[in-house]
Amino acid sequence: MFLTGKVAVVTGASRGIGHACALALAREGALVVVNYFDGADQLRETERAIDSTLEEIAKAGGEAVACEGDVANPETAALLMDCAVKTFGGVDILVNNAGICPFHDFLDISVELLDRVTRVNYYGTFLCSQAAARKMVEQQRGGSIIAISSISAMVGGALQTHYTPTKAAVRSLMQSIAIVLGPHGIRCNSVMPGTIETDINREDLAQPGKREYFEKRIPLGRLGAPRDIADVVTFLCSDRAGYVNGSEILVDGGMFVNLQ
Ligand code: NAD
Ligand code: RM4
Repeated sequence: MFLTGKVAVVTGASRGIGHACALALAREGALVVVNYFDGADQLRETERAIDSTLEEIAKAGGEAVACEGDVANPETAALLMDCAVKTFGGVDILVNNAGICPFHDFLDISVELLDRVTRVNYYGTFLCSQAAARKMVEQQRGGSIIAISSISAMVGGALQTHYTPTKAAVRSLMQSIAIVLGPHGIRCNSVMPGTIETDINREDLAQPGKREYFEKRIPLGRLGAPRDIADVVTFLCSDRAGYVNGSEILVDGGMFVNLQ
């Protein structure tokens, strides 16, 4: 196990990539605070979406605690770190995963929608990284901060004009805080997923020909799965990536390089 006893906070861990990251980190021995936001999940009457993450971690023999909060709310970041300190005694890893991409035409994106996407994707990552860094610096035992950026930090998307700049922003943020936090032994990196099949793009991929387009463009011949991203996140959190700082890993099956 690569992460025995490390304390990890994963934002947006109820579904998709965040769920897979929380499970993968717990399988490597990390104690995980799994953040979820009721307002972002389709809730069943008697269950929280995060319960499936907690159950799978417990089944795998791992340890986790759930903490509700909207990452766009400036109070959530401190709440998550306090939960990690109170429950598990500190914070060693932060995975900034929570994000939204409400596909929309550029010409009629409202200020409200632009604001919401920016606040969840960018402010959420900034504020959680800052709160985690404060604890990590105080603890003096290093740490690892990761942003789930995107291939969209490097390419455009017609219906993602509010979204792609936020993914470029979190990549840039990891580069800048890598400089600030490197002297404290805190490594800051980005993971850039290509197209991973989750709820975020379910409707988009259901459009005629869209899935086939991606499968053809991706040299490995398939869309990504959340686990593909979780494995890379686990590596970046571990000592095996001890000299990786201010960097990024594109995890897209080769889609980006396949232009022609
Ligand atoms: P998803 O919709 O399956 O999961 C998003 C998660 O974030 C959910 O658990 C949701 O509850 C949570 N969330 C949403 N708003 C929140 C908020 N305000 N506060 C706290 N939690 C919130 O999508 P996903 O594909 O798993 O996306 C996860 C991250 O990966 C996002 O940042 C996304 O931009 C990024 N990403 C996804 C893809 C892809 O193809 N799926 C590609 C590149 C990057
Ligand atoms: C990603 C990338 C994917 C898309 C998701 C929503 O950053 O653009 O192709 O499905 O966002």
